[in-house]
Amino acid sequence: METNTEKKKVILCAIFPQGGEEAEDVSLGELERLAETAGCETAAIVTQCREKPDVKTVLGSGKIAELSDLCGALGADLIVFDCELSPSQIKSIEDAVGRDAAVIDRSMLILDIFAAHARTSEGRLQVELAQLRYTSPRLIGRGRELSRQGGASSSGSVGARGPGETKLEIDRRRVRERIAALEDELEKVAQNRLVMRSQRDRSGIPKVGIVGYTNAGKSTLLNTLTGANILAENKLFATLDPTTRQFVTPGGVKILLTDTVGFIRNLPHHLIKAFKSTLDEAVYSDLLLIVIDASDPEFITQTTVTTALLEELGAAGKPTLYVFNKCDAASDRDALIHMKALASKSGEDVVFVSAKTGAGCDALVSKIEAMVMAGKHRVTLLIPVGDGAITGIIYKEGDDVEMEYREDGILCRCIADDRLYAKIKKYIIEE
Ligand SMILES: Nc1nc2c(ncn2[C@@H]2O[C@H](COP(=O)(O)OP(=O)(O)OP(=O)(O)O)[C@@H](O)[C@H]2O)c(=O)[nH]1
Ligand SMILES: [Mg+2]
Repeated sequence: METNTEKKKVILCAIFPQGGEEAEDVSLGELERLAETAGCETAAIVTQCREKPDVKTVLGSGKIAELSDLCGALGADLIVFDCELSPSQIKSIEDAVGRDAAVIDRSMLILDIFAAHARTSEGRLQVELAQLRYTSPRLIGRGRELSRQGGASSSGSVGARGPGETKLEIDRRRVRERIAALEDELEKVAQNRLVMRSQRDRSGIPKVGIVGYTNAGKSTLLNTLTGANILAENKLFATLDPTTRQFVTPGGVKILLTDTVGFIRNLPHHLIKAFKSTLDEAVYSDLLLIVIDASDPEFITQTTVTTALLEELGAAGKPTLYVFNKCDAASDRDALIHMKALASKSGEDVVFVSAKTGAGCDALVSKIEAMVMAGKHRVTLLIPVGDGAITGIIYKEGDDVEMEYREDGILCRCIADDRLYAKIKKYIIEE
């Protein structure tokens, strides 16, 4: 999409209930950023205050006529609705507008962005599955649109792209078959991930998952901490595929840090399901870093969305550290001070950083270290030769175990939890 020389012109549409203007403004602002990320330029915004969407066309007939005129006058290529559209609504709106502009909804736009940003084969499979489940039913049977579909990885443009060119003439049965095949393939990938994860579990190195709203600065944080060279961009959903990097703290504690796909409000459910194994990479960790863009006026809502999604993914109740990022750019100092006060009152673990300048990152690392080492002891032991049997227990229960066989006994370094600690206490020479 980024390669398109000419940006697509898009008209954004939304309805909002009486008194809901402010929330709608925020939501439309986000939709505009999504459109921009997808390589489009917002030419106009059409909104209507109404309690319920029109069953057929969401907007009332007068507004639809206005939309049609605007579409003609501006030469718009695409119309994006903020709310979810049913297949028949899409058709009715296209018919009513009567222009050669594609009609899609926010979820389809997000799926288009995901399709363009997926780099690994797993990512592509996940996006294709989500598109088949969500987009296909909305396009199938509509000859005009189907003939416009390109392939997910082509440089085809937003709204004109379905799940892939092999699906141009497919009927529902073939879609079902493809979905089943994709599910099978993804199941295998998920199994693979499980194996890899259990290997990492056995390594005993604490795992820290970086999660948060899209564009909060998760990848930048991983880059700053570990020198990883991950793409960090001022775009929504720059990251789709998880990246794990090992990191050694100044205190010598090894940590595995994983950066993953970001969250957004009303994330299409099919997408969450399709990306479950990717999300699990970060969620199945010993500690979660919830990265928050403190410079975004919407950071409180964004945090609520993030925590709700984490709960849905089964990560509620995990040790969590809230990382307020972009403090260098946070203009709303009052809100930040307020958050700091709230945090210290509630006893939540909170740090304030700038991943960009590195400010606060040392404190963040110390905090991570303290949290992953809570209840654990890094010890050095000298085990007399005659007591060699204890090494079996240490290998089994300890983490990050190193043994050195010397004349005076076995010198062992390891991380022990309270249980193991009690068993090996008498051999400790350094702690
Ligand atoms: N001013 C400022 N900008 C930052 C900071 N951290 C990240 N950014 C910028 O925020 C944008 C998004 O950063 P990313 O690291 O890509 O964010 P992300 O959370 O990985 O985003 P997705 O992968 O899209 O979900 C980039 O333009 C970064 O340069 C910071 O501490 N201060
Ligand atoms: Mg990222």
